[in-house]
Amino acid sequence: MFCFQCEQTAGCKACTSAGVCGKTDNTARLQDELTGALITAARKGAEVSDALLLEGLFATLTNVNFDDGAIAALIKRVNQPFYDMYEVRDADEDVRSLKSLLLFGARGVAAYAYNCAALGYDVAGICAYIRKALAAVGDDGYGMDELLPLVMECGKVNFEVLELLDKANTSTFGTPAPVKVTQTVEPGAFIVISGHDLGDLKLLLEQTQGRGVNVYTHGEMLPTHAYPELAKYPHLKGNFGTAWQNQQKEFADVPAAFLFTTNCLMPPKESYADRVFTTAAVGYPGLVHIGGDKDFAPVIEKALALGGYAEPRTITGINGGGSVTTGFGHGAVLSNAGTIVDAVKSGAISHFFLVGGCDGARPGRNYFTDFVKQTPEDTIILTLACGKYRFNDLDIGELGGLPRILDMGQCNDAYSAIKVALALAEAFGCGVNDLPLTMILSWYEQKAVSILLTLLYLGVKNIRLGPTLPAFVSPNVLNFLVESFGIAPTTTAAEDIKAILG
Ligand code: FSO
Ligand code: SF4
Repeated sequence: MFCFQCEQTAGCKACTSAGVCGKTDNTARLQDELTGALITAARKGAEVSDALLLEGLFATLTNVNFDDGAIAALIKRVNQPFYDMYEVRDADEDVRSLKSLLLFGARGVAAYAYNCAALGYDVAGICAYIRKALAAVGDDGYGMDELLPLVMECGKVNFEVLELLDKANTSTFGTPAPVKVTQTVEPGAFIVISGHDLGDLKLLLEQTQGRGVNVYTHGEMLPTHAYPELAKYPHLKGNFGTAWQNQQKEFADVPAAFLFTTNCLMPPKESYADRVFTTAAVGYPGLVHIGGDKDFAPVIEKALALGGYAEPRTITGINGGGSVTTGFGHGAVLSNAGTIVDAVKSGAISHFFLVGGCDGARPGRNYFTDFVKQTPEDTIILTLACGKYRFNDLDIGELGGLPRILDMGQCNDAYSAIKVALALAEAFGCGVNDLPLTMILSWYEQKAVSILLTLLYLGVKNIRLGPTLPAFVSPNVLNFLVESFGIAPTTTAAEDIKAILG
């Protein structure tokens, strides 16, 4: 196998015998065949529905689908000869680098489009771009000159899909409002729901109503507490645990059912594997998969059989906090725009940091906790995605009537951060790069790649990226990113803060 699509890739180079994520050699081969079949279909213009295209790509993202049977079934449905993915891997290193950026970015776009389509939104235009990108990945005649514009276009299309997803989520579930969420689990049966799919959470809340089963969010589901149409269910009680990479520890022996709607699923340990369920593009051999009918009865029955805790139990954040605050999407932040602009003008707020992105297992990710802890008291931290669990239970005080840490939502809500940045730039009559705003991004998987491409498409400069740089970025492509956009790797929190504010 050869896979280097995520941040935890073996030796910062590539997983070649088994995935650090737990993906087997055979699963990797099948995922390549699925990608290769979708590439052939895109090149030939063969009939593959938008739904199948998106599900097929989503299934190849990191920590989504480990189930060989499910991947083989997708290959059968695509029903095309495989383009050989080793053609990409064996290409000139810059071509390999740009084709990988394009493919991984397209996978991220596909994941977001999948969530839009699930709420009934039209993604035909997005899918047309994805087909174009896949066809380019499979075109051996493409070089740097042809690939670079397509990579930038990926950022543009991802911006469009994030905007559409914001519309889909807020039109369906209301505008998020700030809320403090407990990390304490009440006695009694409960289900923990993980992933990014708000529609699945809504269905689960409906199906558990009056059943004596409480629902807790996990990981990227935390921001759902802020949506009026989800928060209105009294049995949506709180949040369980921290970010995805801690699940094997946090789920061990817990008397509850777990439902994964999207990434990030880790191979379940024996002590809780009998109570993990998957749905949509997620899969793992031996786990019960809830199909398109979204009948969560097996999940509910499992939760009732396990019965939950007898006493309240708090699973604290990584800094020991017992609650977390979320719901500062663009709606909530921009309703305070006047106060924020005045605070910047008066000097009460000196700088904004967007410390966002994915969490992961690498020890170097302490950087993000250290960074937030060391920021001066007159600065605001905007955050989103699962990387926030490194610091979202910290109490670092308030500024101008707002908490200093503002959780804008999931990685799926990156549009909120962009919208706030653009609104601030307009209020100050300057460009985004002239604002007292610096982006400190943590990346892990392919959705983060597509978000990074969006920021580059918007011309955002001087992003700091960590904890390591992507293995698929060649020295020449890195040079291009450094020279054109000033991207820099993270160093230490103290040095970076000094350099930014100095
Ligand atoms: Fe995290 Fe996983 Fe949201 Fe990612 S849960 S790492 S970028 O899949 O999707 O932030
Ligand atoms: Fe390795 Fe990441 Fe690929 Fe898994 S997804 S095989 S950890 S590079």
